[in-house]
Amino acid sequence: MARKAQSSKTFPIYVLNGPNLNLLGTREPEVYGHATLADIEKAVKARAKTHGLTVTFRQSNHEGELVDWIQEARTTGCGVILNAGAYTHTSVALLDACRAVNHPLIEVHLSNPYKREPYRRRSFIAEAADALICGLGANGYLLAVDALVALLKEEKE
Ligand code: CA2
Repeated sequence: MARKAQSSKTFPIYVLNGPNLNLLGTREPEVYGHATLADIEKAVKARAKTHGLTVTFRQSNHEGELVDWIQEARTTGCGVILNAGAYTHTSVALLDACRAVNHPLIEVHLSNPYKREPYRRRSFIAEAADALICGLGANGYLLAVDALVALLKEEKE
């Protein structure tokens, strides 16, 4: 699908987080690190600000709500950073929503699902994503902001 460049100075980056990511920092730090989702939100907003960008940062445990937000990002955002949590491995609905996004979309995971259980090795989101960053903990979100900025610049050229 042809991309429609949407001004990143006017439209925010959508950073969307799926089920159970609200629990970050409370359990399994050996897998997901010690940062809470609020810590990640703060760091992502600060990184985006260095690029002159704003961020809409959200989390939901509900698949349909995530679909709604991905659709919202089509019209109201300049790009999407998505950690769909466990829905990554199950959701055709999220894949279809992502396919309809005509802005850069980067899939992020804190852990590296490819060295975990076999059922985490399939990503529906990857089929619609421009890039995938995983296994770098919270820093992966910041790298995703930088990468999204690079993709937005490429679109303008
Ligand atoms: O590594 C990631 O970012 C994941 O998207 C995290 C998901 C997991 O299902 C994916 O395979 C990989 C799970 C998020 C759950 O996070 C928790 C954090 C603390 C305590 C319990 C769950």
